[in-house]
Amino acid sequence: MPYPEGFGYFEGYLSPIEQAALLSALRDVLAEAPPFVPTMPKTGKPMSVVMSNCGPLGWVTDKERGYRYQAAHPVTGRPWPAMPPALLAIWADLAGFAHPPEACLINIYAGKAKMGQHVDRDEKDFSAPVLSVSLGDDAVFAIGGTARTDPRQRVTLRSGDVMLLSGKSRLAYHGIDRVLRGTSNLLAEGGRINLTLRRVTKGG
Ligand code: MD3
Ligand code: FE
Repeated sequence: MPYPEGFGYFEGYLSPIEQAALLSALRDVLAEAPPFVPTMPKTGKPMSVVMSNCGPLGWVTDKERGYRYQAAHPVTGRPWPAMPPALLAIWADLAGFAHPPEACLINIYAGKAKMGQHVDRDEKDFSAPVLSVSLGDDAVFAIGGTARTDPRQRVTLRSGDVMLLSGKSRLAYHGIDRVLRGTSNLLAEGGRINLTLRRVTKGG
């Protein structure tokens, strides 16, 4: 089965040294903007990943106000830290979009954390691509089509892999079925970190 239209996969894009440098910049980001537990709209059920963000806007969710982007950390109330230059450089190299990303969501997968199938549709402009960077343990990523019942294909995402989702893929159902523990030694604590760079507002 071919990948969906608009799906770009850059296997091993970051060298081990580049991964370590990016991780070190992320440690500073997470010290300023500590991971929070996202909860589902209405039910308040916690997701299994913990999250943080960097860049002008961050994606957050809670029981009362649901999915949204905002400029402040939901717990500390402080602005999100700047995106590390290394991340902006990946966007500039691969995104093919004239404007820089506005949000970088940091998903942290420990233990049995996973992410159910969903579509990213909280942004106001779907013409911009989404770019994802994987660090740490391997993850089984599944991507289907724009209908929930469309057939899915699975890709094992490894540390240093980058994905670009544009066109039809931008609105495709996708998720992380599971993380394969102990497959990378990048993170001393084990597990996986995924970074998702996005445009949020319309236009440039
Ligand atoms: C396909 N994150 O944060 S990254 C998410 O590994 C999310 O943490 C997963 O899905 C993770 O929303 C997958 C790859 C990804 C990101 C955005 C997409 C795939 C996508 C948007 C549209 C289609
Ligand atoms: Fe997503």
